[in-house]
Amino acid sequence: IYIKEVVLHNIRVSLKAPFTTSFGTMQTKDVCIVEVIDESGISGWGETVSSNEPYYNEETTYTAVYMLKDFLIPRIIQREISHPKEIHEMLSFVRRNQIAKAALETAVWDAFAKKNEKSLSEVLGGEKKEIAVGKSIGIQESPSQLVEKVRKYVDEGFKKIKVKIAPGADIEYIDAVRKEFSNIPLMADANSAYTLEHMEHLKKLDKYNLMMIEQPLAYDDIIDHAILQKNMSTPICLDESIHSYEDALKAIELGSCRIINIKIGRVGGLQESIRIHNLCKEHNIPVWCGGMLETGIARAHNIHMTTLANFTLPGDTAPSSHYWEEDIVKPEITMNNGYIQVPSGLGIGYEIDNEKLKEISFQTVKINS
Ligand code: OSB
Ligand code: MG
Repeated sequence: IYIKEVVLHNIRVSLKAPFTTSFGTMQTKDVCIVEVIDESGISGWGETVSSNEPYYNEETTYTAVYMLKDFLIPRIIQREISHPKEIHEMLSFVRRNQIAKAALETAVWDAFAKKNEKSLSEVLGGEKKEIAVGKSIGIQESPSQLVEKVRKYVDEGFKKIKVKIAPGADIEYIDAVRKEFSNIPLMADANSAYTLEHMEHLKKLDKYNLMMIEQPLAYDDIIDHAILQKNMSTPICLDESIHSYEDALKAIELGSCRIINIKIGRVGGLQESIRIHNLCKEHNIPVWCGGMLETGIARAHNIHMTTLANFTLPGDTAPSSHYWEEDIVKPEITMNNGYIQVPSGLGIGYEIDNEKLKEISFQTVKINS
């Protein structure tokens, strides 16, 4: 594939409702939609899954835009690329900045699939025709409010419920949900809110039969997580700590986790995601696809990636209506009884609403050299 031009569409989007985690509350975010155009005029789409603040990891939408413009796009434009799996290596001269890299790499995968008249899932080697979906619920004002939210989502058919926790909003909240729903697949995500000093406190979660606890300790740690995992029966799942195949390998060898959440943005693209997926499969570590409150473009990438065989646990891939009044993809992403049907059309399989994109773009930048 030969990329002739890249267009950066900078948009601002507002979630239907604020989303609170241990590191803050999100409501509005700027997203850079990356459109790559090949020599035959085929467009492929990606997006920066960051937010405006560097609280989840060190990147923001604008650090990503800067990396894309000054370093990443110039490296891949106006040259023949035989396969999108090469791009991760081509961009490795820039350290980290995975979200920026992934926005560009995923767009090329989409264009490549379209050029070869295949769906993205087919090109990735995925097998599933539908994927199971879970719901991630932000921190609520009270345990009883959380229970009502959980009830709503269980009734809608979600296959997994994830509850955000933080010190002061943890045991009581999980206890209230478990009392009401003794059998649902339930997990907690701490987004690095604890340290090993909380070990005895965290061990209280062991009696709630949680599927896992996600990233309880520091965002860059795999040592303390290994100590915690030895002392806890609940499986630990790593999110923030895993940026690469090498990180995953080290975490598995240390026993820092029994499950890994793969986010395409966090690991720098689909190729690195596939490598981590395959590594985890060899080590009997189940994986699932996390979410970053994305628009339909990155959520479509998530759906296609989840068709790979070792994505055995439901991901945080809720339908469009859970995030946006109106998504930028057509048709919007919908769920039926807890499953999303994988689109069989070319590439990501959803059309971009170009009218809407134009309407909400506050800056459009064309790069062709
Ligand atoms: O830790 O998985 C996380 C959202 C933003 C940043 C980090 C996380 C999340 C979510 C929401 O849990 C997942 C989603 O519904 O997209
Ligand atoms: Mg997480």
